[in-house]
Amino acid sequence: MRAEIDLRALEVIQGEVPRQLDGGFFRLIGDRKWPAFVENDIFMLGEDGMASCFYFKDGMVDFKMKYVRTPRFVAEEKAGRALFGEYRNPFTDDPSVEGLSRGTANVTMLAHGGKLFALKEDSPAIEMNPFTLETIGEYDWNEVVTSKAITAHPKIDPKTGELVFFGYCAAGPATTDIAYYEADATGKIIHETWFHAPYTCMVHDVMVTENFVVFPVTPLRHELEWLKRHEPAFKWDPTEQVYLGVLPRKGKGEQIRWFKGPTQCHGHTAGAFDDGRYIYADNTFSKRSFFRFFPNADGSDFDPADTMPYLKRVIIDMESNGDGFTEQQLFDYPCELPRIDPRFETMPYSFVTMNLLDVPEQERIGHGFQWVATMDVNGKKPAQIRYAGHNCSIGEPQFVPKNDTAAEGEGYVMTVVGRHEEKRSELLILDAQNINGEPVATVALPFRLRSTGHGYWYGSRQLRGETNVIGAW
Ligand code: V55
Ligand code: FE
Repeated sequence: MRAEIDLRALEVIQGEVPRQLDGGFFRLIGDRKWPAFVENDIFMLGEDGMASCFYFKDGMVDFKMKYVRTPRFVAEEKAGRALFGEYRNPFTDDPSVEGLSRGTANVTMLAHGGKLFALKEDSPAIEMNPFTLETIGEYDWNEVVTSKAITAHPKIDPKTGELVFFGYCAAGPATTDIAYYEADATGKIIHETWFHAPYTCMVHDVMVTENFVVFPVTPLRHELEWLKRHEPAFKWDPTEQVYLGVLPRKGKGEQIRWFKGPTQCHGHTAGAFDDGRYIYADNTFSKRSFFRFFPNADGSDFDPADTMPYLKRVIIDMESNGDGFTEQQLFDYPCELPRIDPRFETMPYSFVTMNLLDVPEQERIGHGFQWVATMDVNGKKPAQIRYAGHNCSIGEPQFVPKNDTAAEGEGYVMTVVGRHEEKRSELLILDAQNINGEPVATVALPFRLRSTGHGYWYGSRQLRGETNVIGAW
C-alpha cells in the first residue's frame, strides 16, 4: 500500500461508537516500501512496519498510518532501494548496511511507562510518539537493556504494572542466549538475567504468571550455518523435542528448569497463572510450524493439516522432581491469535477471543482469517463464532473492557474486517458477550488495509503514562 494516512472522523456506518472509549487501537502492518532483491521474500514477516491507529474520543474515530522509521527504513530511504535481503539473514544484505539493525518493527505495539514501542523480535524496541505515530528511535531503557533483540510479546502484570519481557538471540544472530528483564511501572529496569536455550529457535511469545515465566523452546530451529549457506533462516526439525523453561519471576538464569515434552510448535500464549505449585499456561500449538514457508529441516514433505494450531493448556508441577509436563486441548477447532481480558494477565481467567482457521496459512483470503471466536477456558459459557463474510478476512480480535469496573469479558471485541472485493476495510466493535449479533458499531475506512497479525488497544491514560493496566480510557 505504501501510503501514509491521516484521516479525521471516520464514517460510522452502523451503530454508535461507545463515547467512553478513549484511547487507540494500534496495529503494525507489514508493508514493503522497496521491491525485494531476493527471491524468497516472506510476506509480512520481512516487510517494513507500518504503524496504524484508530484513535477514539467522544464517539469519534480518527485514523493515522505511518511507517516506522527504523534504522533499516532510513537507510533504504536514503539509497532509494532495498538493502536488506532475506528474512533474518544478515548474510544476504547489501554490504553497505553491515552491522545495522535489521529490524522492521512490524509485529506489535506496546504501551508501558508512558511510552509507546514498535516491536520486532529480532531487534531493539523502537520508541514512537503515541499520539502522532512519529518515530523517536531505538530505545534501550536508559542504556540498561543490551539484548540485541526484544520480544514482540512482552506481558504487563496488571497487579504491579510491571513489564515482563525477554529477547532471544540476545547476543546476536542465531545465538542461544536469552535475556530476561522486568521493568517497574515507570519503565525502570528492576531485573535482568541471561541464560542459554537448549537450541536456537524462534521464541515468539512467553507465558507469565504471578510467580513464574515460562519460555517455549520448540523446534522451529534457527542455525548460523543455514544463514551462511543462504538457506531458510528457520526450519522445522521434528527430531528435536520441546523444552519449556521455567524461571521464577525475577529469578536468576541458573535457576531455570527445563520441562520436556513431545514435538510440536508453539504459536501464541492466551492466559497463564499459577497456584504456587502448578503452572497452568494456555497456548496455541501445531504439530509442526504454522508457517508453511519454513521447510522441514530434512527436506521432507509435510501434511498442511499439521500446520493447524490448537489451543491447549500446559500444566507444570513445580513440586515434582520429574522433567515432564501434561497438557489438555481446550477447544475443538484450529485457532490462533488468542487474546484475553488484559486485566487478567498472570491470573486465573476464563475469557478468550481469537481467530479460527478453516484452511492452512497461505490458502486463506488475503492471508487473513475468516472467523473470530470467543470461548471460556473453564467451559462455563458456550463458544461463539462470527463469520467475516464472503471473500472477507478478519484480523486479531482485541478485548476492551466496557469501563474500569466491568466484569471479566464484559465489554467489546475490536477487529478489522477486510472486504476484499469492495477493496475496503471496516473496524468492527462487537459486544464481547454476543459477537455474532449486530455490531455495537461499524467504522468504515475508505480503502482496504493490508492483513496483519496483531492489534492492541491502549487507553489514553495508559498512553499518557498514568496507568499500565488496559482500561477503556
Ligand atoms: C511472527 C511474526 C513475525 C515474525 C516472527 O507470528 C513471528 C509470528 C510479523 O513478523 O518476524
Ligand atoms: Fe505474535
